[in-house]
Formats: sequence, C-alpha cells, structure tokens
Amino acid sequence: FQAERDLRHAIERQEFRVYYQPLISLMTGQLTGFEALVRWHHPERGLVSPGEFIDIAEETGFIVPIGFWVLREACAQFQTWQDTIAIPSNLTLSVNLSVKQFAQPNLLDWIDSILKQTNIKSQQLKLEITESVILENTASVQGIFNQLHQRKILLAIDDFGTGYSSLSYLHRFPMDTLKIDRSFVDFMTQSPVNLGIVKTIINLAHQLGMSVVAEGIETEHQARTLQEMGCEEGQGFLFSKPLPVEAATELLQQFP
Ligand code: G
Ligand code: G
Ligand code: MN
Ligand code: NA
Repeated sequence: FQAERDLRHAIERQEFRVYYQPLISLMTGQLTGFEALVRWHHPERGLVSPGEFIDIAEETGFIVPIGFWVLREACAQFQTWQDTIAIPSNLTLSVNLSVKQFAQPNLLDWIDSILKQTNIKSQQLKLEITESVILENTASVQGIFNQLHQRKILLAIDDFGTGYSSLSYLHRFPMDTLKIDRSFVDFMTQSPVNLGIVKTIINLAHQLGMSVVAEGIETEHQARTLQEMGCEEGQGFLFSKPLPVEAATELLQQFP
C-alpha cells in the first residue's frame, strides 16, 4: 500500500466518499447538523480512514484537491437534502479545512463558487480549522477569517486543547464555535481538577462569544456532565458514528 502513489489518482478514480456525523443539541437532543468526514475506498485495501492518509495528503499537497472535493461534494449533498427532504433551515454543515487550503490564494473564490453552485446559505456552512492554521500565518489567516465572517460563513476551532492556541488570542479571530477535543472529554471524568479545566474552557469560550461542541462523547454520563456545564452541542458514538450518505438521509427522513 503506497498511499502517496495511490492518492495521485484517487480523485479521478472516484475513490473518496463523504461520511456524515450528526451533531446533537445537548439541551434538546435534536439534530443540529453534520460534520463531513472523508473516507477512502481503496480498490485493494477497502475502506481507509483519514488517520491513515490525511498526514500523507498534507505532506504531498493532495489535501488541497481532496479538501475542495469534500467541500463541493458535501455542499452538493446538503443541497440535495434541502431539495428532497424539508430539512430545518438552521441545520449546519461542518467541513474541515487544512492549513494547506488556507495557503491557496484562490481559497475564497473556491468557496464562493461552491456556495453559488449549490445554493447553500453561507450561515449553514461551518468551516473547521485546527489551531495549526492560526499558528501558521497569523496575518493573512486573520484577513481570510474576516472575509469568511463577512460572508456569514461560520468558523469553528477544531481539536481544541491538543495544540498550542490559547483562549486569550482566539478572541482576535471571529470564531463562532470551539470544539473540545475528544481527549478532553475522556480526561474530564478522571478527576475533579480535570472537570474544572473543561468547565473553565467552556466558560471562557462563552465569554468570548463562542458556542461549544464536545467531540467523542461515548457515554450518557459524559453527555449529562457537559450539558450541566453549559456545553451546547455534542458529537460522538453515543449519538452516532459517521454515517454513509444513505444512512444520513434515513436519519433526516425521520427528523420530526
Ligand atoms: O473521521 P476520522 O475520525 O477518522 O478522521 C480523522 C481525522 O481526519 C480527523 O482529525 C478529521 O478532522 C480529519 N479529516 C476527516 N475528513 C477530513 C477532510 O475532509 N479534510 C481534512 N483536512 N481533514 C479531515
Ligand atoms: O478531528 P475531527 O474532530 O475532525 O475528527 C473527528 C473524528 O473523530 C472522526 O474521524 C470520527 O470517526 C471520530 N469520532 C467521532 N466520534 C467519536 C467517538 O465518540 N469516539 C471516538 N473514539 N472517535 C470518534
Ligand atoms: Mn473536525
Ligand atoms: Na476534532
């Protein structure tokens, strides 16, 4: 298995799929949106998860076409759902953007053209960015964030707690949502001190005007604890794994 060699042709050979993981309101239990997560159906290897190829895709730069393919595919699917099922207008679609995509001079044109082609309202699109994006090139990234914010596209900081960003400088960026990394959701239940740390992150995020999503929720206890601390949304195996498009469609059809 040579990921680098095989990645080169994976897009044209239509080997990528987008899976959709539900986000749930911890307050009401309602579906609030989906996160688009790429999967690779390798002809010999079968289903390859991003953990096995995202780093190589980043290093080789293939993440740029892959990332834009995912954005376009997920937006097109969202449009299909809007056209065929009466999905709530406040449902959001979250898509991950890599550092390498941020370095593309035509990033905003790409996003604009995808939104235009698919008729998705900018308020329904949430772009997930890791802390490394902010650390990479603060000045130009700030300009791009401001432009996305002007378009009313939502911005989320992903995997919060695993990198180096601090809440004290996050306030300089127009972030709408902070996603607490799943390692913190585990860590939280290990001691009262750890619980206090997570509580502090949630409170500070709220002070800075951000909503909070907790990732990797696997137990009712974790969900209840986070809900009591004011965390708005959750994502994790307790609610649902990332779903292939057919299963996500079924879920939406059951939506009240
Ligand atoms: O879905 P899974 O938990 O296996 O994803 C593993 C990692 O791959 C996560 O950190 C996730 O953010 C990342 N990932 C999944 N899909 C995409 C994508 O379309 N673009 C980027 N840049 N990262 C993705
Ligand atoms: O880094 P990012 O948040 O984009 O990645 C989300 C990844 O986390 C997905 O690949 C998904 O498969 C994985 N994931 C989602 N929910 C859970 C969970 O409850 N437990 C674990 N272990 N992984 C999860
Ligand atoms: Mn993510
Ligand atoms: Na994450």
